[in-house]
Amino acid sequence: MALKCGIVGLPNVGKSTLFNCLSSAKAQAANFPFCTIEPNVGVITVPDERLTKLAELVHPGRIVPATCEIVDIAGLVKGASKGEGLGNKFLGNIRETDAIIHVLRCFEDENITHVDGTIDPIRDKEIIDTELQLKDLETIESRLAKTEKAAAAGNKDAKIEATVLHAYKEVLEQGKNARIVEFESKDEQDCARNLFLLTSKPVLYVCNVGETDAKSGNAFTKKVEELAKEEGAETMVIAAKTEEDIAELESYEDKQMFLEELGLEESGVNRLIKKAYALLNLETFITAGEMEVKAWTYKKGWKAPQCAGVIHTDFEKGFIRAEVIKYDDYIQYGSEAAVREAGKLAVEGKEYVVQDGDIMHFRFNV
Ligand SMILES: Nc1nc2c(ncn2[C@@H]2O[C@H](COP(=O)(O)OP(=O)(O)OP(=O)(O)O)[C@@H](O)[C@H]2O)c(=O)[nH]1
Ligand SMILES: [Mg+2]
Repeated sequence: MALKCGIVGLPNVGKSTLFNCLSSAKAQAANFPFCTIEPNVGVITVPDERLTKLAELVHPGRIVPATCEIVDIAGLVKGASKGEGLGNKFLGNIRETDAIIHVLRCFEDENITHVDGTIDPIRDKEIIDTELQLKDLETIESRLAKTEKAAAAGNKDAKIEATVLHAYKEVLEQGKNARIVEFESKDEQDCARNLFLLTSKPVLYVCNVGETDAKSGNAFTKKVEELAKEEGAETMVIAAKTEEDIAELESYEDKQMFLEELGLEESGVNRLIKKAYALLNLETFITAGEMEVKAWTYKKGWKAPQCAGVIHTDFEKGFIRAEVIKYDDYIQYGSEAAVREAGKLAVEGKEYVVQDGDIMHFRFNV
């Protein structure tokens, strides 16, 4: 279950620049609105130093980090949902992502055109929100007539869908995002998820700042943070242009040095991935063998059999038990055998709730 994120924002705010500092795929980033025409799709490997540390002990054939797919689309403008600009055509490309990364321009630079003339991330956010909401309303309207007809004819699923559609419609018509609606029954929740509404996805606001504000942000980012707080959404500050330059550097040491000069401990990609995982309640368990040391992504709260199913459905179906080593124990004792000897290898059953960083070995029977 690779995580998939879509980047949205006005034209020329730094979406492709962010994309470039995150992924190894290169998108054209330049100082003109609508620079991006075709969507860029990139894969980020999720940085996790635990894998490297384990590999030093296990000497596996390879290290396989978790991955995250990111989609960079054309800038959206007022009227995008009605076909203005280019963005509308590409909203479909982010429909099936798990989360939205909303880039807000919080840097001042007279040389970089802003489509609305001034720097105002709050206004910009509202423009984008409105366009996404209108697009969602369009999705809802186009289903509603048919669904209501089926519901009236007694179809049970259609009745559930009609309830969900109406709940969303009401909120969207008030200029609010679909994500504020909470459904109680599981049927409704499933139905809601299958609508793939843009504004029902979790959102991370990324404040793009200039180099000098990389560490502490600025007056614009403070405003965004306040607003996001009201919404219960997450924000982060990143100097995308600067981090793009850092990403170009060859050696890890050079990168770290550059980051430290900016007062940062971690690169933007690390911080963003951590935020995205937290936003989606995702965690990582690890398998460590001679062939590979590998990270697997699962939802917080999942039990051992469900996590086994991430590797293979047979592992879940034939689940017998799981042998679990805590990451710190593995590092301390240095090998699986030593951990076992020290009595630190736990044998867990079906009810075990997997914890982030657990090194898992599943026993199964098919
Ligand atoms: N000064 C400054 N310039 C930046 C920053 N971030 C991006 N830029 C510049 O702004 C311009 C637009 O950046 P892009 O990443 O192409 O913007 P975009 O949002 O992808 O734009 P569209 O594809 O047109 O929607 C480029 O010239 C970038 O170099 C920043 O933090 N500071
Ligand atoms: Mg672009």
